[in-house]
Amino acid sequence: ELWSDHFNDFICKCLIKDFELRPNVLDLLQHVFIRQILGRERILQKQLMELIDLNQQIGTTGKTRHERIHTKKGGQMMSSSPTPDEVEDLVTLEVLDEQLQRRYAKDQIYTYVGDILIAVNPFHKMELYSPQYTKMYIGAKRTANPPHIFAVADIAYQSMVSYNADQCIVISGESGAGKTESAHLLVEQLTVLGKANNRSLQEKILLVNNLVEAFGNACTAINDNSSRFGKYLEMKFTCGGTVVGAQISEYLLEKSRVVHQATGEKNFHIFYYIYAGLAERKKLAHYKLSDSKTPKYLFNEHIKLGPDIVNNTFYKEQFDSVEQCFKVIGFTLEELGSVYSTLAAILNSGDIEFASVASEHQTDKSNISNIAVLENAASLLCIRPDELQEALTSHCVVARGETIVRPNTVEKATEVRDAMGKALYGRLFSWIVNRINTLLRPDTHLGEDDKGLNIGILDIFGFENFKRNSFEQLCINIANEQIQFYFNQHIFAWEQDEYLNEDVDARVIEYEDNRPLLDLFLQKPMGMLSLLDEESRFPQATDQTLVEKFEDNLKSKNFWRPKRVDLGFGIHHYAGKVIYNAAGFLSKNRDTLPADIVLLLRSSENQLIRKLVTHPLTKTGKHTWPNSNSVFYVLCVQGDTGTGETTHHPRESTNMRTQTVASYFRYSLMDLLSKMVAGQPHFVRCIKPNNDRQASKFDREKVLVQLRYTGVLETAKIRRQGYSHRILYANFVNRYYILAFHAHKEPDASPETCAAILEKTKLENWVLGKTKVFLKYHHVETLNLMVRQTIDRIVLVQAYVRGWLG
Ligand code: AOV
Ligand code: MG
Repeated sequence: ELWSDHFNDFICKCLIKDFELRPNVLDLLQHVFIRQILGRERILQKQLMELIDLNQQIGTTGKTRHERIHTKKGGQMMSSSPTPDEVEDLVTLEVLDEQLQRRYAKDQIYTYVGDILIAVNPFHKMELYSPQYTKMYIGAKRTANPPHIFAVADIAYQSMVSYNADQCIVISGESGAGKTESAHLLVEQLTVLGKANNRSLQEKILLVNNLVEAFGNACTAINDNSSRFGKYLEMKFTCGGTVVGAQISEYLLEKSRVVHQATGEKNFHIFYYIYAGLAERKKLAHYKLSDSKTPKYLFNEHIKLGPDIVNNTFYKEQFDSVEQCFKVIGFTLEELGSVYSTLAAILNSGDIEFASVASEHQTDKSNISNIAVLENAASLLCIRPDELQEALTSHCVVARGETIVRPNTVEKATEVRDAMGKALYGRLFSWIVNRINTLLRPDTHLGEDDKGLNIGILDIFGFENFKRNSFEQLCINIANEQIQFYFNQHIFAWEQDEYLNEDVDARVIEYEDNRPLLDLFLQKPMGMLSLLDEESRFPQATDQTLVEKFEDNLKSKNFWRPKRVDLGFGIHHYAGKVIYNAAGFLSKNRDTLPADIVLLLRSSENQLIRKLVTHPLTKTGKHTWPNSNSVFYVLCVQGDTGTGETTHHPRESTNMRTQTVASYFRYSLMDLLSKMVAGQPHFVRCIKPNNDRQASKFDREKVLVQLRYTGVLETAKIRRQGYSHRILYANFVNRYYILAFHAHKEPDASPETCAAILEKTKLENWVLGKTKVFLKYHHVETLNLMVRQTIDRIVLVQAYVRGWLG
């Protein structure tokens, strides 16, 4: 805790109040603390005398950017000071895209719009993340350095420590815009800021992303490393700011990819890694795989990568690195073996083939045509092959109290086989995430009364619009719609409400409200997801009757039926128009795993397999919902955290088959938002400069569209004209009185005191409301910096007076 600001504050208070400190603490101060301050402020000892008069201590001595350029050595960016036509904070500009383009051409991919970071994907490796940069962005004034993702990490971290409040970093942008890369960089910087005193913990946290992304990312038509799940990574800290653990929540993995990939796309990365990796180690046979015959689930005829997989050195290296991740994080060798067996079992089961058997009475029976493959799958799953065969080719129905066995058609048997593969993979993924959470749980590192703090980083799948869009795209795009709504609420709605409540005069900023779209999807009982659930309950329903139902019930200008596309329907999302194809919607939503398969897998001799089908995998902790019936977006509007009703995780229900994907999805969104609203948000907006993934290509039209639909243009306006920070008088005085009053006596929390402080600091354009101080986005940073400098100087003076500085 020695280096944290918390400690810093504590010591300062002691010194100010002239407390008696024990000799060992004094010793510590002399040797470490004072030197730290001297290092930070670079104040020479002989200059100390000038500081003795406390009255002279207020005012900025923070070095300007240009001074830094002269005093620091090395680093390419420091040599270029901004020319007048180059602006790092675009808040004052009307035309943003031109400026972004100019900066992009110079590889300046980061730009601020007020307190929001815009990150334009460079599509090539940048020399921006070396330890030198890491250092440069720790505790620095924002304007002292060029815009950077590390600065966002720093602001979140400093806010967490100084306000003792949870933070949340929301990264958004369309598919391939750079969200996942940004999330990695944030975690890296935060582990440095959190000074994990335990190096192995730091290492573990850094590996978490790599591990879950090997299982949850895949190559799509848009992005070679596309996230196929939503990820909310919470880094846990002590109140003093030391990192002590991490927890991940995963949302809506696109399981269908396991059994089918669209043209030009691939399965989840891990399958290729393990296949090539096991081949390299001559272990394919052990896992019942063969290098001469690529498993069907991996073989997408549109990408001719069949035999190339086993020879792919990249995949082999990745396999080694994933295995390393598992080990470092703390998985046992036995667990690893089970993970590999499960993956191999999925690949094997994908190769099970069925043939139709004609008999006298029934023509629709199916049989397994390659029994050896079935036996392989069964042996990897540690179940009996004859039972697997039965579960695949027949099903039980209960009629009039009697259980009757009915044969499955080839089509039905194939469906069951795929359902098993998808379920196993989805549950394996959740199990891995859960296991990571157990291994990185911070409880053991936190003291008794230290509840700890956290910074959440949200990295979901970005908005998608493919040639053919299915149920998965619909869910992904609804999630993005919800995140956009949250952004709007934060940036526009809540802020403008406060102006009204506090009688503050500010111009109203118009923005594109996507609430009607959320209504279209999430409303009960007439929203799209509710209609889908209702239709999924009718056994006779078809995808055709589903679209008709949509057409009859959804009255919105954002929904339409295009002509000449049978199962098609169109949605005008905040980010653009998308045509969906409803083929397969019902079965994807039902997502049934036959009870026969569940029961069979529960009999497995393999502990992991049994676990996957027995226990509820996702967190069983209780959640506090504001109101059980309301959809969360309504709660967002009200902005409160509720009445305290508790709900159990819906997956806990014993009847696994009644839970539809749509209702689970709705639950997930609520869960995610409830986590997010608990923290103070910071926004990173990733922008994709072109559709060809090319470096140095800036498609201005494409960028402009993104700036428009994400509301960045309006954000600039509201940051220019509005007051993004509103602080209660009492909190303001408590935090900043030291800038204008004697340190040992806190003045009254009156508007007059606030005004006196603000006048003393010479800040401009602040306003006093009825109960709060209204500040511009850049004021708070300046104030915080002034406080820190003042405290540092008081400490120095005290130290000097006591003769500690020799
Ligand atoms: P995404 O997360 O926003 O898409 P990624 O973070 O995966 O996008 O970025 C896509 C690709 O862009 C990466 O694989 C890199 O090649 C490149 N890239 C992004 N950011 C940087 C950077 N800062 N420096 C260098 N290259 C970068 V999706 O997950 O598809 O929505 O579902
Ligand atoms: Mg991603």
